[in-house]
Amino acid sequence: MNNEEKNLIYKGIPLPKEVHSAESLKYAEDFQVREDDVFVVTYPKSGTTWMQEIIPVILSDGDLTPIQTMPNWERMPWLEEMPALHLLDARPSPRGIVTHLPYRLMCSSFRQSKAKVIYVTRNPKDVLVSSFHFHSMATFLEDPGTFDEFLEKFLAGKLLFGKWCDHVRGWRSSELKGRVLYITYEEMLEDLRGAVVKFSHFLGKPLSEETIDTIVEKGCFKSMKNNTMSNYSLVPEGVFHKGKSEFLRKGVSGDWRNHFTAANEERFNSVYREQMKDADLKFPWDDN
Ligand code: PPS
Repeated sequence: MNNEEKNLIYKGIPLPKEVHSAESLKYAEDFQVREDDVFVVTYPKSGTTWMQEIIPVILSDGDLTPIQTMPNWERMPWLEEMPALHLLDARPSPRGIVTHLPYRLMCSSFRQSKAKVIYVTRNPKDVLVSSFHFHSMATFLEDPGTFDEFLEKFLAGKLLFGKWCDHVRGWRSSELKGRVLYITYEEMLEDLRGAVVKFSHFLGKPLSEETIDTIVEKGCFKSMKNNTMSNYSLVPEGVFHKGKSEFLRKGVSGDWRNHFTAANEERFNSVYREQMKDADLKFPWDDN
């Protein structure tokens, strides 16, 4: 399959055909949200898999069975991807669901509900780097080309789920007031325990100190790399070329510095500033 054939365009955004179909996208549009559903929303490469390790254990009051027995894409499926079709309707409440969909494409039952949302944002320069490596390993994604070319595609919103800025800004809608918790990947790196405590309060799921410690231990990068249910080792080599990159690659903040030239940085900063200029948002990475 050549690059052009790998994606479909859904309401203006490119999506890989291998995991999204007309049927799965229709399912997401017609999805019936339950009031106690918990949505984790991310632009790709911002910490989705990490949240799939933490939130199911909080929702099951500390029971580790979900992360020990179910691959991450089944235990907390993507609303818009094919596996959701045969998983979500039968799943008991409270359901944990992830999505990369922009806010404007969320189904009407989501908008009408009070279902809670955790939105994870990551430094877009690190998102870009993580995505670059992912495109080189995932055979269902278009070839990344050179880093310079990939950077231009990212800034122009030609990669999966469109522009980072549109995604982040859309999910700040005032319509979500009171039902969304915003957190950054960098905050989770700095203080995972603090993040787990925030999630448990936000979701109304009190946890013992011991359970919090266990979630932090299981959710650290090293443990996840050793968890076959979360490290994507179950995915066949024909789908992920593991020699090219690993899915759980580095798990750090600031790796962009090892990839960006001075010219890349200047170009990125100028487009970023323009796209975010009237957003009234301040992130820790905005100053450097
Ligand atoms: S995807 O394809 O959108 O589902 O990818 P996503 O899971 O959102 O993002 C993958 C990046 O998240 C990193 N990751 C972690 N970092 C730190 N700690 C933990 N526990 C963790 N789990 C996943 C993963 O390594 C990818 O980032 P990079 O920079 O490529 O390492």
